[in-house]
Amino acid sequence: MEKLEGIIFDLDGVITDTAEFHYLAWKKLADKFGIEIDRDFNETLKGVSRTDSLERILAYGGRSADFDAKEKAEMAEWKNDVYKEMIEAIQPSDILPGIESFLKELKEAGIRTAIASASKNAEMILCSLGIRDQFDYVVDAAKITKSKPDPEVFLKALELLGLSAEVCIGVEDAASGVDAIKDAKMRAVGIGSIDILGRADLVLASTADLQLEQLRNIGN
Ligand code: B16
Ligand code: MG
Repeated sequence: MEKLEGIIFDLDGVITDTAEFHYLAWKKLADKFGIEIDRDFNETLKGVSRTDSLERILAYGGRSADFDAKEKAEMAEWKNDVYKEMIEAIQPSDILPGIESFLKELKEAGIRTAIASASKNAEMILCSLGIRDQFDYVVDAAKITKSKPDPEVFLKALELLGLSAEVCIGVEDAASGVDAIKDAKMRAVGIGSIDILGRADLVLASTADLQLEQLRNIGN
C-alpha cells in the first residue's frame, strides 16, 4: 500500500472488550420478552447501533410488530442503563493486550489515529480507560447518521484526519465494521476469526498481534 499515515480503530472489541457486556445486557432484555439469544446471534449485533440491534433482536424473536416506537425507545434505554452499570468499573487494566504499546509506537512513528465507534458511550469509555488523549479524533454515534456497515463513521474519521483512504487502515472486530472499512475504500485489519472477518485484508487472532511493520506491508 501507499505510505501508511493513519489508523482508525473501532472501540468495542478492539480497544476494550465491552462487546461481552453489550451481549449480557441485550440478553437480559431479550429474556424479559421471551426471546432467546446466544453468542452466535450476538455476532450479528457487533458494530450495529443500539436501535438497530433492538430491531434485530425483536425480528429474531418474531416480535417486531408487538411494540410501538415509545416502547422500543424505553427498551433501548433500559438496556443502556444495564450496560452502563456493568461498565461502571471499567479501568485502564481493561485495555486489550498490546493496544497501549501499539498506540505509543504509532505516535513515535508519526501515524495519526482516530476512533470510529457506533457507540454513544465511546467518549465515556475512553475516559475511563485513561486513553482519550491518545487519539487525534473520536467519531462516535453522536456524530453520524448511518450505522455500520455503512462506511460513514470511517469516512468521517478520514475527513477529520485530513487523510485519504489509500494511506489509512481500519481495525475492526465485527463483520459489519470490516464491511464499513472496505466500503470506505480502506485496507481492513480484522481482530478475531477469519470465518467471520473474511473480507478483511489481514485477520489477527488478538490485538496483541498488531505489528506496525506487518500493517505497512498490507497489499504489497
Ligand atoms: P451503545 P463499536 C458498537 O461499538 C458495539 O459493537 C455494538 O454492539 C453496540 O450496539 C453499538 O456500539 C452501540 O453502542 O449502545 O453504547 O451506543 O464496536 O462500533 O465501537
Ligand atoms: Mg467492535
